[in-house]
Amino acid sequence: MKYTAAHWGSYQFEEGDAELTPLPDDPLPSRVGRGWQSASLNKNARILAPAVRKGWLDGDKGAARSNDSFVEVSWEDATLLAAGELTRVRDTYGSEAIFGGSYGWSSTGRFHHAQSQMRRLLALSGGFTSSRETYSHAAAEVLFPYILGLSNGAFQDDMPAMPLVAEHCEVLVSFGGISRRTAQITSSGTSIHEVGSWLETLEAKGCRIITIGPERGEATGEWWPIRPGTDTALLLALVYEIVAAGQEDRAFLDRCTSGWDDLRAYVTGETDGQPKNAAWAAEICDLPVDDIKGLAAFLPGKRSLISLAWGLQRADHGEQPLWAGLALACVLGQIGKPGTGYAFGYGSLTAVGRGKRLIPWPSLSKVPNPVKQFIPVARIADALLHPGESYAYNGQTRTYPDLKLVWWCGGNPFHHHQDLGRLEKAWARPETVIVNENAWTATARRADIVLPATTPLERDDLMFNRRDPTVLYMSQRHAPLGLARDDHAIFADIAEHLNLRDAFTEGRDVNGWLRHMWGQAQGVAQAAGFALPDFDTFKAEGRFDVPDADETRTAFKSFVADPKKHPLATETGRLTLHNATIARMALSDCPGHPTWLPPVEGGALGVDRFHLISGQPEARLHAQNDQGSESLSAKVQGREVAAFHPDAAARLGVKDGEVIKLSTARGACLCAVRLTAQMRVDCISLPTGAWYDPQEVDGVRLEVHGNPNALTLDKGCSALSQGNIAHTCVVTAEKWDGQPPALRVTRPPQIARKTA
Ligand SMILES: Nc1nc2c(c(=O)[nH]1)N[C@H]1C(S)=C(S)[C@@H](COP(=O)(O)OP(=O)(O)OC[C@H]3O[C@@H](n4cnc5c(=O)[nH]c(N)nc54)[C@H](O)[C@@H]3O)O[C@H]1N2
Ligand SMILES: Nc1nc2c(c(=O)[nH]1)N[C@H]1C(S)=C(S)[C@@H](COP(=O)(O)OP(=O)(O)OC[C@H]3O[C@@H](n4cnc5c(=O)[nH]c(N)nc54)[C@H](O)[C@@H]3O)O[C@H]1N2
Ligand SMILES: [Mo]
Repeated sequence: MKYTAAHWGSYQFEEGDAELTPLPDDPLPSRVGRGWQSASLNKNARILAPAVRKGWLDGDKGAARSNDSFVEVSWEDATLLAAGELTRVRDTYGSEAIFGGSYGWSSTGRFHHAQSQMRRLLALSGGFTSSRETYSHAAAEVLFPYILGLSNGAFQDDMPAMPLVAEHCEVLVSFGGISRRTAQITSSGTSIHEVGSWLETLEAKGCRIITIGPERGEATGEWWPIRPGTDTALLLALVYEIVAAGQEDRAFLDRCTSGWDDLRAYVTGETDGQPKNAAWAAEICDLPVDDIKGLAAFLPGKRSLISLAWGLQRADHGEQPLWAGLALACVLGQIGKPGTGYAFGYGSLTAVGRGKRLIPWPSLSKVPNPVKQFIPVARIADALLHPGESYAYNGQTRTYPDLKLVWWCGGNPFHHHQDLGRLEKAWARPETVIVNENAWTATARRADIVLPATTPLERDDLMFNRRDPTVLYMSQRHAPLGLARDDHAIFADIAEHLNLRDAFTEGRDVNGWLRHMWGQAQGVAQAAGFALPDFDTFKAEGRFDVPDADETRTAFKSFVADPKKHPLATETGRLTLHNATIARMALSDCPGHPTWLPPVEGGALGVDRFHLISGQPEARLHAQNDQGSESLSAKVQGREVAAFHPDAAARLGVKDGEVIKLSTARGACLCAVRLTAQMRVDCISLPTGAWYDPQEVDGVRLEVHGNPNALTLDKGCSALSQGNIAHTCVVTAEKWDGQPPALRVTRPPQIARKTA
């Protein structure tokens, strides 16, 4: 038996099998996996040979970058050009001019981790400007250290374990829902998918589950269809009503929090004259006032868990629902007890809250980056458009670097960034863009030098995930398509041109690296009290399961037991409900305690205006596998499908399966609609990841495939985190009459073949 793995699950196969088979012990294999192999084998989607942009060869510095053709070149020429550009830009402008942020999920497998391979070379050759945080949860990454005294990663590791929640929790208040859709995925791979069965257990045990969000999703219990972007108001109102009834857990607030008096004065209206009561929130959130009062009366004294999906903070003022959620959990006093309290991200990935041991498996060894310059990850377009200008971030005033060379390896900014029309303008600024990719993504189509990489199905690797007790030897499934090569091999050749090959490879080939990393893993295992087989045995067997892997954790257990003895790493040693450090930053968009701040777009809308929710797609990972069978089969008229309320559709005269046009001041796109009453009538939910396909239609630029980032706003959550606000967006919708324009992204760009 051979194995392979992806962010959406793990698979086994024998020579000659037509399909990959999910591991037999996975209770809920992912739908995304069904489209993997066909995407990897899709010759219209894959990059088959190194290519250079025609205009760039002719001296265009970037103006034509978003709409150009290519010329095929040899690997020797491609790697020489890439090495030459790296040297030229470094010598001319210095290392800060090289952008190696390269955000993206690439693929699982610890050795062929695309970004790590690239950063090794960029660091060895003099360094690069990097990026901080993620598109997933930047607001939490910046805020949590202040209020929890923990990094977001450490909190995720410690999150109330799902088995304990199932055992102890009586009421789960779930903001944004807990979804099997997103729980298909875990970064760096997963052997099993357990969120579905955990939810079933919770339901069977009679836990009261309240799902709060503009879409019901798959939630079966109570559903509160809140107006998008208003959760903070609801959370504050629950705090208000509990305090007004004298039901707050005073002892917990006194022992375990600081700043409660400031927050209470705001909530009651002492400081601003506005009590944040149920009636106030009902108006903002568009929810019945009695439901809010009822929940506030129900929660105190119950074993409750306040849970927030990651998506809540990919929004304007995304810090606030996180902080207000913590405040409610503190008022209820259930933090530090098994399976209750406060949580962030159940179901956003399958492994969050997993009741298994954490094992610090090795990853590819890093080379220190001599350059200290960075940008917050979602400020890429700002950086390219405004070099030398200052901006605020996490209490600092920083200056954008002047980026001349952009190198992306394992990510797709023309998927992940907001307001892609603006990114196209910014993308014309650098002198050179180099992209390693396996597919003709929108980003690869907008590069000057395109280096075709293998997919994980084309190489051997190791699947290690610190939250997963199974490790796999990933075996090659099919030969590389065309001239595709592993990123490691590509960078090793570029290193050769820079006289850095030995430093880059450390004298190892792929098998040597896998053996080396396995040796490191053996050390990790020994320290953790178990033994791994030798490399050759593991390679032959393909799978190893860590013994006695069950382990459940309770966040803040020792702190709550004795806050003096186990203080948190916050400014006061306690959970901060008012934070003096943040208050001193004097940020109008992130004050010193949880605060209701209306989003830049939102509120009550007119009849043809809708809140756009652009969450994760059911049938693929982001834009990966969009040209695989599963994602293609989910499209209607070749378009991405948006969920839309039947009453809204009737107003626009649109039927199920028809095409609509969505517009904002930023841009417009087409998509098909699927009608469902399981969402608010003033919302439209268009998943991310349809390959970006802007075209000139009747003289106007129109994205024709259904990519929501043609519409979204490129703005930070606040001057604190500068995270993206993908979920804050209001669009105008209208019926699209006639035949929608043919897609271009289903075919490769125009490429002049090399004549031998
Ligand atoms: N509107 C809106 N936008 C969003 C979001 C949202 O909710 N709404 N969510 C955001 C979030 S949370 C995220 S994480 C981002 C995700 O954004 P990305 O992580 O950039 O999206 P992916 O499509 O996963 O891009 C990874 C790319 O790596 C390539 N790749 C895979 N393996 C390899 C390899 O071995 N080598 C090389 N060189 N390349 C490889 C894949 O082909 C793919 O194109 O999107 C963000 N964008
Ligand atoms: N199938 C699949 N799964 C994935 C991914 C994928 O691409 N495909 N990507 C993975 C990645 S990188 C990440 S970061 C995670 C993200 O995981 P999440 O952030 O949890 O996922 P989202 O789909 O963005 O949104 C979660 C929910 O928030 C709701 N929501 C939106 N706005 C609001 C609001 O204002 N208030 C409330 N209460 N709810 C709101 C949406 O309706 C949706 O149900 O998913 C991971 N899982
Ligand atoms: Mo993400």
